[in-house]
Amino acid sequence: MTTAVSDVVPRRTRADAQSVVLVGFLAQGNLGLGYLAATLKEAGHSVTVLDFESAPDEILQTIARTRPVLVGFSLIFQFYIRRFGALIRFLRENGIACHFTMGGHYPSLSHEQTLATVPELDSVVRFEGELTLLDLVEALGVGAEWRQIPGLAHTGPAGMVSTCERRLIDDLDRLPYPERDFEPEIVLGRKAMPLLASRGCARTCSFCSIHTFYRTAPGKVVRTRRPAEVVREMLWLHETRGISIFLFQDDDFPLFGKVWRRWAGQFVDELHRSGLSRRIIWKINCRADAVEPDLMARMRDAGLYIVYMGLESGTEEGLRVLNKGITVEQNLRAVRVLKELGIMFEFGFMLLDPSSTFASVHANIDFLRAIVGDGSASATFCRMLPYDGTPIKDLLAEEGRLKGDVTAPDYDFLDPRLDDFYRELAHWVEMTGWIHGHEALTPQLNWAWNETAVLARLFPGLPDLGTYEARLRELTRESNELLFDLVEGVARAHSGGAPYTAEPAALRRRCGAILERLLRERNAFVARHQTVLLEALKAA
Ligand code: B12
Ligand code: SF4
Repeated sequence: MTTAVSDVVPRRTRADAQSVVLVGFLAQGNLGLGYLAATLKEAGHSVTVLDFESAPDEILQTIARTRPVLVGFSLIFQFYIRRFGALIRFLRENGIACHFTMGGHYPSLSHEQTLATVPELDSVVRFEGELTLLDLVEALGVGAEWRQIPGLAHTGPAGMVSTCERRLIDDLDRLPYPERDFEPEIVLGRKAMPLLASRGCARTCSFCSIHTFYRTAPGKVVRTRRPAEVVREMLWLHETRGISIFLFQDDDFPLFGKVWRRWAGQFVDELHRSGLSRRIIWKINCRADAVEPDLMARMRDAGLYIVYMGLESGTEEGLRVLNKGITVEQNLRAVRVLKELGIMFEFGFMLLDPSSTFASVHANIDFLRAIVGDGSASATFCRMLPYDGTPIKDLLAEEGRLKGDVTAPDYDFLDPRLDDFYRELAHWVEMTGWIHGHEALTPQLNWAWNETAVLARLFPGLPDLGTYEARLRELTRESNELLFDLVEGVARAHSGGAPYTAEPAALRRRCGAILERLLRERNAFVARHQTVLLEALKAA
């Protein structure tokens, strides 16, 4: 393990070691809290990480028992702020008097609103929190003055105070590995864990708070770790926790331009050198314009199995308004390249954005048909939401189109009929169980596709995998086509065409039937190969 903070901060003796509680959304593993906990622990403090979704009483009991000097709340989804506020009030009402702080994108970028919405907070930690939190805990532990610590906001007698901003961490490899005190997600017995190779993003998409988060704080916006250090962490996770599926959560995996392409090449070389490339698979998030065939082929041969891209729009105007700095053709090309290389892909897509018209909705469906009409991945979409700290939110406010609030940010479309269209569409999609929730058809199809990648790479040689994949492709194609028909039908009806006459029960039945066939095919495949699967797992 790398040592970092210990270079700067001496290890505590038992006498000055502090107890700290961190509360956050833990589903699928929270790396932010993991880094904070590891940093505090490395400096000798004891840390308890609690799931925000636990019963408030349980959280209260743990805090009362561990008597922390500070409770830190991690707000990574801004629409949870009132729920966090309710928990915090509950804790105060039940006698918890220690320092309460909060961190994450929204509190960092909208610290005044955060302190106003949750006045029970003593402070907000802005931007990357590791060193600020450590300073805060140590100051509180000895009863020292904490209000001038860089990277904080708090409410003083004369109003809100924001101390000088803390620099982003220059060398990410000086941080300890994040604490991962949670059970890994398991796919066919293979364990998955999130990790980071870099922080920050050099782009400036108008709907995204990531670049404003990393640009508002001083320091280098994008920091990459050393390839050898990333591989060392992977090897350590593989050997100590049996992890063989690695999910990179980087905002934009380093691939774009000469320097990062070299970085990715070195990373691939390190994976081969470590012997990991044959034993693991990994997933990245990147932009479509970074999908370059030669590099992707090398990455595939080192275990890359799936690429998530924020494609976001199938129209030039949509891409312009979202400031993607990408063309529709670049999006299409990226998908083509990945298909040719046999690398699976998933994507983010905004069917509606502030520039939308009914024509753009139809063009977006044409685009989705072009990329996944063949069933190569399941279709998904959402509507762009104007999060705090994003340029598009400011623009919509200037134009007088911004609506809603922090928990439900919203805007007026240029064509008001689109509001009704989206409301009805969301209702149909929700009702038929397509996109939202773990049991919905799209996530189930995605899960099945993920399983096939695990089967292909980590259980090589299963004889009829190709046939199973062909069935899966057919089911995905059917589901996608049904969804496209629905969107087009509802759009036509709302733009003055023929009414949409599909029967809810009939559509639900068709969705249900696809899901049922999917489960039948999948379970039959696994049952046919259970001996091989179990043997492979025993040998792993
Ligand atoms: C992984 C991830 C997820 C995981 C969550 C896993 C988890 N338990 O953490 C999953 C897949 C579940 C997920 C889902 C969603 N996500 Co998401 N997700 C991310 C992602 C890509 C990475 C988070 C991460 O690990 N970052 C790395 C760590 C090191 O950074 P960090 O979390 O920012 O933490 C640092 C600081 O913020 C600070 N800090 C954070 N908390 C605290 C607390 C304290 C006390 C202190 C002192 C400091 C501090 O210090 C940390 C260390 O430096 C982020 C993008 C991003 N870059 O953050 C989006 C992001 C958080 N997701 C987002 C969204 C919108 C969603 C979804 C709504 C997407 C969707 N349409 O379904 C859902 C919501 C799920 C829900 N429950 O409602 C948005 C949130 C926007 C907003 N302003 O609210 C983000 C910012 C992406 C974006 N481009 O807009 N997501
Ligand atoms: S959407 Fe992705 S590429 Fe665009 S600024 Fe955000 S992280 Fe970067």
